[in-house]
Amino acid sequence: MRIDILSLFPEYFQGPFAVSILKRAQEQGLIEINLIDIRRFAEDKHKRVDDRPYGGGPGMLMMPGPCVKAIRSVKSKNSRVVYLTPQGKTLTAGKCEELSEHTHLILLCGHYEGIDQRVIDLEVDEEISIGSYVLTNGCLPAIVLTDAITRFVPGVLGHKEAASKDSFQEEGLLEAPQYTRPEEFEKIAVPEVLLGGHHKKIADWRRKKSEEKTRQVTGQQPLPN
Ligand code: 4FV
Repeated sequence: MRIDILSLFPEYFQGPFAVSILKRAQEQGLIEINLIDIRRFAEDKHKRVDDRPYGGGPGMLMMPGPCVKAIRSVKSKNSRVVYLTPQGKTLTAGKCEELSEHTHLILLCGHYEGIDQRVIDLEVDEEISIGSYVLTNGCLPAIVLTDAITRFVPGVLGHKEAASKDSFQEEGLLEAPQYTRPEEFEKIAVPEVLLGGHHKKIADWRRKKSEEKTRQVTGQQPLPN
Protein backbone atom coordinates (compact mmCIF):
# COMPACT_ATOMS: atom_id res chain seq x y z
CA MET A 1 0.00 0.00 0.00
CA ARG A 2 1.26 3.50 -0.86
CA ILE A 3 0.28 6.49 1.28
CA ASP A 4 1.10 9.99 0.03
CA ILE A 5 0.69 12.63 2.76
CA LEU A 6 0.27 16.23 1.57
CA SER A 7 0.97 18.89 4.20
CA LEU A 8 2.73 22.20 4.87
CA PHE A 9 5.00 20.55 7.50
CA PRO A 10 6.47 17.31 6.07
CA GLU A 11 9.06 17.43 8.87
CA TYR A 12 6.21 16.87 11.34
CA PHE A 13 6.11 13.19 10.43
CA GLN A 14 9.77 12.39 11.12
CA GLY A 15 9.18 10.85 14.53
CA PRO A 16 6.10 8.59 14.30
CA PHE A 17 7.06 6.95 10.99
CA ALA A 18 10.66 6.29 12.00
CA VAL A 19 10.02 3.92 14.93
CA SER A 20 8.47 0.55 15.82
CA ILE A 21 5.75 -1.10 13.74
CA LEU A 22 5.39 1.71 11.15
CA LYS A 23 9.17 1.75 10.58
CA ARG A 24 9.29 -2.04 10.18
CA ALA A 25 6.27 -2.06 7.85
CA GLN A 26 8.07 0.38 5.55
CA GLU A 27 11.32 -1.61 5.73
CA GLN A 28 9.37 -4.78 4.84
CA GLY A 29 7.81 -2.95 1.88
CA LEU A 30 4.32 -3.58 3.23
CA ILE A 31 3.60 0.14 3.12
CA GLU A 32 5.28 3.08 1.35
CA ILE A 33 4.84 6.56 2.84
CA ASN A 34 5.70 9.69 0.84
CA LEU A 35 5.67 13.14 2.46
CA ILE A 36 4.78 15.90 -0.03
CA ASP A 37 5.18 19.60 0.78
CA ILE A 38 2.18 21.50 -0.61
CA ARG A 39 4.24 24.70 -0.60
CA ARG A 40 6.31 23.20 -3.47
CA PHE A 41 3.20 23.73 -5.63
CA ALA A 42 2.72 27.38 -4.73
CA GLU A 43 2.44 29.42 -7.91
CA ASP A 44 3.74 32.86 -6.88
CA LYS A 45 7.32 33.89 -6.11
CA HIS A 46 6.42 34.31 -2.42
CA LYS A 47 5.38 30.65 -2.35
CA ARG A 48 2.04 31.73 -0.88
CA VAL A 49 -0.31 28.88 0.16
CA ASP A 50 -2.88 30.70 2.30
CA ASP A 51 -5.15 33.74 2.05
CA ARG A 52 -7.99 35.48 3.84
CA PRO A 53 -11.54 34.00 3.61
CA TYR A 54 -14.02 35.65 1.27
CA GLY A 55 -16.92 37.02 3.25
CA GLY A 56 -14.62 37.77 6.15
CA GLY A 57 -14.07 35.65 9.24
CA PRO A 58 -11.09 34.76 11.44
CA GLY A 59 -7.79 33.36 10.28
CA MET A 60 -6.56 32.18 6.91
CA LEU A 61 -7.53 29.43 4.46
CA MET A 62 -5.38 27.17 2.28
CA MET A 63 -5.59 28.39 -1.33
CA PRO A 64 -7.01 25.97 -3.96
CA GLY A 65 -4.13 26.13 -6.50
CA PRO A 66 -1.24 24.60 -4.53
CA CYS A 67 -3.53 21.93 -2.96
CA VAL A 68 -5.05 20.81 -6.26
CA LYS A 69 -1.66 20.78 -8.01
CA ALA A 70 -0.14 18.75 -5.18
CA ILE A 71 -2.99 16.19 -5.32
CA ARG A 72 -2.81 15.89 -9.11
CA SER A 73 0.99 15.43 -8.92
CA VAL A 74 0.47 11.98 -7.33
CA LYS A 75 -3.14 11.06 -8.18
CA SER A 76 -3.90 8.09 -10.51
CA LYS A 77 -7.09 6.20 -11.38
CA ASN A 78 -6.95 3.93 -8.28
CA SER A 79 -6.09 6.70 -5.82
CA ARG A 80 -8.40 7.49 -2.89
CA VAL A 81 -8.14 11.12 -1.72
CA VAL A 82 -8.95 11.69 1.96
CA TYR A 83 -9.12 15.18 3.52
CA LEU A 84 -8.60 15.21 7.31
CA THR A 85 -10.96 17.80 8.82
CA PRO A 86 -13.20 18.30 11.87
CA GLN A 87 -16.05 18.55 9.33
CA GLY A 88 -15.45 14.95 8.24
CA LYS A 89 -17.15 11.65 9.18
CA THR A 90 -15.71 10.42 12.48
CA LEU A 91 -13.11 7.72 11.95
CA THR A 92 -14.02 4.15 12.96
CA ALA A 93 -12.14 0.82 12.94
CA GLY A 94 -14.42 -0.30 10.12
CA LYS A 95 -13.38 2.72 8.01
CA CYS A 96 -9.70 1.99 8.76
CA GLU A 97 -10.12 -1.62 7.60
CA GLU A 98 -11.96 -0.43 4.47
CA LEU A 99 -9.25 2.11 3.58
CA SER A 100 -6.56 -0.54 4.16
CA GLU A 101 -7.89 -2.36 1.10
CA HIS A 102 -6.91 0.51 -1.23
CA THR A 103 -3.54 0.36 -3.02
CA HIS A 104 -3.01 4.14 -3.04
CA LEU A 105 -4.19 6.68 -0.46
CA ILE A 106 -3.61 10.43 -0.70
CA LEU A 107 -4.05 12.14 2.69
CA LEU A 108 -4.57 15.91 2.58
CA CYS A 109 -3.74 17.67 5.86
CA GLY A 110 -5.71 20.79 6.68
CA HIS A 111 -3.99 23.82 8.23
CA TYR A 112 -5.09 27.28 9.39
CA GLU A 113 -8.89 27.53 9.42
CA GLY A 114 -9.22 24.95 6.63
CA ILE A 115 -9.08 24.79 2.83
CA ASP A 116 -10.92 26.39 -0.13
CA GLN A 117 -14.10 24.33 -0.78
CA ARG A 118 -13.19 23.94 -4.45
CA VAL A 119 -10.34 21.58 -3.53
CA ILE A 120 -12.91 19.30 -1.90
CA ASP A 121 -15.35 19.65 -4.82
CA LEU A 122 -12.66 18.94 -7.44
CA GLU A 123 -10.36 16.32 -5.89
CA VAL A 124 -11.47 14.93 -2.47
CA ASP A 125 -13.23 11.53 -2.28
CA GLU A 126 -13.99 11.62 1.43
CA GLU A 127 -13.57 13.85 4.49
CA ILE A 128 -12.59 12.16 7.77
CA SER A 129 -12.39 13.53 11.31
CA ILE A 130 -10.43 11.76 14.05
CA GLY A 131 -12.72 13.27 16.68
CA SER A 132 -14.88 16.22 17.69
CA TYR A 133 -12.12 18.57 18.85
CA VAL A 134 -9.89 21.03 16.96
CA LEU A 135 -6.15 20.45 16.64
CA THR A 136 -3.48 23.04 15.82
CA ASN A 137 -2.74 21.28 12.52
CA GLY A 138 -3.91 18.46 10.28
CA CYS A 139 -0.66 16.45 10.45
CA LEU A 140 -1.63 14.65 13.66
CA PRO A 141 -4.88 13.27 12.15
CA ALA A 142 -2.91 11.98 9.15
CA ILE A 143 -0.52 10.20 11.51
CA VAL A 144 -3.42 8.67 13.45
CA LEU A 145 -5.14 7.52 10.25
CA THR A 146 -1.93 6.10 8.74
CA ASP A 147 -1.16 4.19 11.95
CA ALA A 148 -4.69 2.78 12.32
CA ILE A 149 -4.89 1.72 8.64
CA THR A 150 -1.43 0.17 8.60
CA ARG A 151 -2.42 -2.25 11.35
CA PHE A 152 -4.88 -3.87 8.90
CA VAL A 153 -2.28 -4.38 6.17
CA PRO A 154 -1.52 -8.14 6.06
CA GLY A 155 1.85 -8.92 7.59
CA VAL A 156 2.23 -5.69 9.57
CA LEU A 157 1.14 -7.06 12.95
CA GLY A 158 3.08 -10.09 14.27
CA HIS A 159 0.17 -12.50 14.52
CA LYS A 160 -2.22 -12.33 11.61
CA GLU A 161 -5.52 -12.02 13.38
CA ALA A 162 -4.58 -9.19 15.73
CA ALA A 163 -6.18 -6.23 13.94
CA SER A 164 -9.43 -8.01 13.20
CA LYS A 165 -9.55 -9.27 16.79
CA ASP A 166 -9.28 -5.73 18.13
CA SER A 167 -11.87 -4.27 20.42
CA PHE A 168 -14.42 -2.39 18.39
CA GLN A 169 -13.84 -4.89 15.60
CA GLU A 170 -15.79 -7.72 17.16
CA GLU A 171 -19.37 -6.58 17.64
CA GLY A 172 -18.19 -3.20 18.99
CA LEU A 173 -17.25 -4.80 22.33
CA LEU A 174 -14.48 -3.26 24.42
CA GLU A 175 -11.69 -5.59 25.45
CA ALA A 176 -11.80 -7.49 28.76
CA PRO A 177 -9.19 -6.74 31.46
CA GLN A 178 -5.79 -8.27 30.60
CA TYR A 179 -2.99 -9.49 32.86
CA THR A 180 0.63 -10.66 32.52
CA ARG A 181 3.37 -11.64 35.03
CA PRO A 182 3.78 -11.34 37.98
CA GLU A 183 0.82 -13.39 39.21
CA GLU A 184 0.55 -11.01 42.22
CA PHE A 185 1.35 -7.32 42.04
CA GLU A 186 0.98 -5.04 45.07
CA LYS A 187 -1.27 -7.70 46.66
CA ILE A 188 -3.53 -7.83 43.57
CA ALA A 189 -3.68 -11.35 42.14
CA VAL A 190 -4.46 -12.32 38.55
CA PRO A 191 -8.06 -13.72 38.38
CA GLU A 192 -7.94 -17.51 39.07
CA VAL A 193 -9.89 -18.39 35.91
CA LEU A 194 -7.02 -17.04 33.75
CA LEU A 195 -4.53 -19.36 35.43
CA GLY A 196 -6.64 -22.51 35.04
CA GLY A 197 -6.06 -23.05 31.33
CA HIS A 198 -9.76 -23.91 30.86
CA HIS A 199 -10.31 -22.15 27.48
CA LYS A 200 -14.12 -22.17 27.60
CA LYS A 201 -14.22 -20.75 31.13
CA ILE A 202 -11.60 -18.15 30.11
CA ALA A 203 -13.57 -17.18 26.99
CA ASP A 204 -16.82 -16.90 29.02
CA TRP A 205 -15.07 -14.82 31.71
CA ARG A 206 -13.60 -12.49 29.04
CA ARG A 207 -16.99 -12.16 27.33
CA LYS A 208 -18.70 -11.24 30.59
CA LYS A 209 -15.97 -8.72 31.51
CA SER A 210 -16.02 -7.29 27.98
CA GLU A 211 -19.79 -6.69 28.19
CA GLU A 212 -19.41 -5.10 31.65
CA LYS A 213 -16.67 -2.76 30.35
CA THR A 214 -18.70 -1.85 27.26
CA ARG A 215 -21.81 -1.13 29.38
CA GLN A 216 -19.72 0.92 31.85
CA VAL A 217 -17.98 2.99 29.13
CA THR A 218 -20.67 3.32 26.47
CA GLY A 219 -23.73 2.96 28.70
CA GLN A 220 -25.08 0.73 25.92
CA GLN A 221 -26.26 -2.82 26.58
CA PRO A 222 -24.00 -4.98 24.36
CA LEU A 223 -25.86 -7.40 22.05
CA PRO A 224 -26.30 -10.96 23.52
CA ASN A 225 -23.80 -13.31 21.86
C1 4FV B 1 -8.95 17.56 12.64
C2 4FV B 1 -9.73 16.67 13.39
C3 4FV B 1 -8.51 18.90 13.08
C4 4FV B 1 -8.50 22.01 12.21
C5 4FV B 1 -7.79 23.29 11.98
C6 4FV B 1 -6.32 21.46 11.59
C7 4FV B 1 -7.43 21.03 12.48
C8 4FV B 1 -6.50 22.92 11.39
N1 4FV B 1 -8.68 16.99 11.47
N2 4FV B 1 -9.89 15.55 12.63
N3 4FV B 1 -10.22 16.81 14.62
N4 4FV B 1 -7.86 19.66 12.15
O1 4FV B 1 -8.73 19.28 14.22
O2 4FV B 1 -9.26 15.77 11.48
O3 4FV B 1 -6.65 23.19 10.05
